[in-house]
Amino acid sequence: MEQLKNRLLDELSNASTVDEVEALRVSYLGKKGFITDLMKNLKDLSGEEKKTYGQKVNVLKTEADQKITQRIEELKKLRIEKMIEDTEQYDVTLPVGLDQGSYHPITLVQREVEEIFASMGFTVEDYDEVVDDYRCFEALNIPKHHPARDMQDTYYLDNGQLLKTHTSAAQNAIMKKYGAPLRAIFPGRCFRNESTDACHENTFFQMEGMMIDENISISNLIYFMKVMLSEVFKQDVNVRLRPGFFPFVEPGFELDISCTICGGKGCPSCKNSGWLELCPCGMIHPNVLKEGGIDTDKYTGFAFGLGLTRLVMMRYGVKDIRDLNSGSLKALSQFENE
Ligand code: FA5
Repeated sequence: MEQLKNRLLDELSNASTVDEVEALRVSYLGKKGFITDLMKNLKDLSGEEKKTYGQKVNVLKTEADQKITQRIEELKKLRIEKMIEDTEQYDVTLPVGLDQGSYHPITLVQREVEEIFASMGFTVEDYDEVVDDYRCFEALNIPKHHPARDMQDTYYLDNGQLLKTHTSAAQNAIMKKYGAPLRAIFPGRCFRNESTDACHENTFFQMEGMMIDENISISNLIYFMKVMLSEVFKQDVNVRLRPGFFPFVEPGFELDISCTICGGKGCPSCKNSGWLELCPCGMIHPNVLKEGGIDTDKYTGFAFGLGLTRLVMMRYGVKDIRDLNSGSLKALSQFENE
């Protein structure tokens, strides 16, 4: 028994992990362990010898168990000390390095536009990126098989839902949530399965706006668009309004901005036209208002779908829209102090 005890103590001091010690527990105290095996000798002993022998084995068992537990505690403590030692290599009191992150230019412009509209009484709403066909099309007066659906190449999901192709997909839900009168903007990421070029991305941001009240007319729409653009650019920019067709507005307009990259002369960023489609808009179609639960005898409203990513291009002179999705920290870090 003495030999067995010394061997165990020896092996315990050599064990360097908790797992190794647990393995020793099994080999000494387990069902077929060395110490457990000692009990088998009892049957060969006489009455008094049996008693003394049994007591000694029990003492050995208890002692072995204590030594094993003690060694486990020791090893756990050592492990924690090692962890503390390792973490102490980092001096948390040192000033933060120069590699600080910065906001994406889209976030910067989005926040600016949000502030402009918030100051005019608009609430800022958040909306899902995955929506259903009803929200994206049907509720917007674009029934199934309507040719207007060809305007947007849609990413459909296996479950029948889709990635929203425009922020207009939130119009119905916002009308149902607030009723009239209503002033809301809702920025969001949109997805279209289209080939990309200097002014087209398959993932881009829009910011939708809606104003519904009594006596809302096109002049209200033009006023809000003018204020927004002059606040964002802090200088006069050339814009033009021309008729545009969207089934969810009547009348509908295209609001184009003179390309700030080429000064209107024509370049790849504006497809050589000198103008960039920026913010289609119009008076909300009565069918859309009705579908949103709005009383069309009392209320009218306007809506716009600002191309936020394109606005960022024009604002900062980014020649290729794809640079904004590139994830290049070098390119994006130029905007951090704006
Ligand atoms: C729409 O998405 C309408 N829902 C806008 C609208 C809202 C009209 C409310 C009337 C009332 P359109 O597909 O033209 O319309 O997109 C709106 C703007 O998003 C465009 O003028 C453009 O600035 C931007 N945009 C559209 N497609 C892309 C693209 N692939 N990459 C970058 N920007 C885009």
